[in-house]
Amino acid sequence: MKREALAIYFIMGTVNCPREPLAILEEALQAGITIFQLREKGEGALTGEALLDFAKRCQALCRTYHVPFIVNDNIELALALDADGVHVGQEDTELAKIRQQWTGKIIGVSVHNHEEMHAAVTGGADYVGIGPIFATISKADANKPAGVEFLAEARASYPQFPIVAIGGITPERTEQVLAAGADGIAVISAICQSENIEHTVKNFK
Ligand code: 3NM
Repeated sequence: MKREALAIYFIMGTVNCPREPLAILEEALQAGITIFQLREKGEGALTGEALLDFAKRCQALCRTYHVPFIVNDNIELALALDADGVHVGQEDTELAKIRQQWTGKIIGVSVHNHEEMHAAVTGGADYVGIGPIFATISKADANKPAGVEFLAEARASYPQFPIVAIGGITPERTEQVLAAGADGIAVISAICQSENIEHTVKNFK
């Protein structure tokens, strides 16, 4: 994948949204996010038919704006929708298995250290997510904030590999994250909770 595609990576699930999720997504798309991930997790998250229906609506919006639509963790849902890709953590389905199942799609993997990074790169991931850089309110089981140290090391080890940084990122903190080597920033709350998404996304840009 092109590294530029990771520039402004918006992640959202209905539980992250203080107002109509599809309105938030459309405003973010209009404002210029470059990739979107549906991450429907946590208490009150949609399941079954409701999830499928919501996911289809998100996908349709992303198509309208020509923005890749990625599904978090749920490979069955990603396959059923013929999504543009899937993002998996270390606990999720094995990378090699997904890679075999799914050619020509984007596969992202969350990594936290050199071993995980090496396994992702050699196992066929298209990009990695590194975080949490800062403290996050959006992931209950997030690790401790790691700062940019590992991000900088990962970039030094893999000068060309697509890397996105995640966790507590705001427009004000973006410069330091990009300076450490990230191709882009992945955010939930900075956009979901923004009172002016257009303005927030412009600030990220
Ligand atoms: N993954 P916010 S942190 C989904 O560290 C997710 O892998 C993380 O949300 C990781 O932008 C995180 O609101 C939450 O901090 C990001």
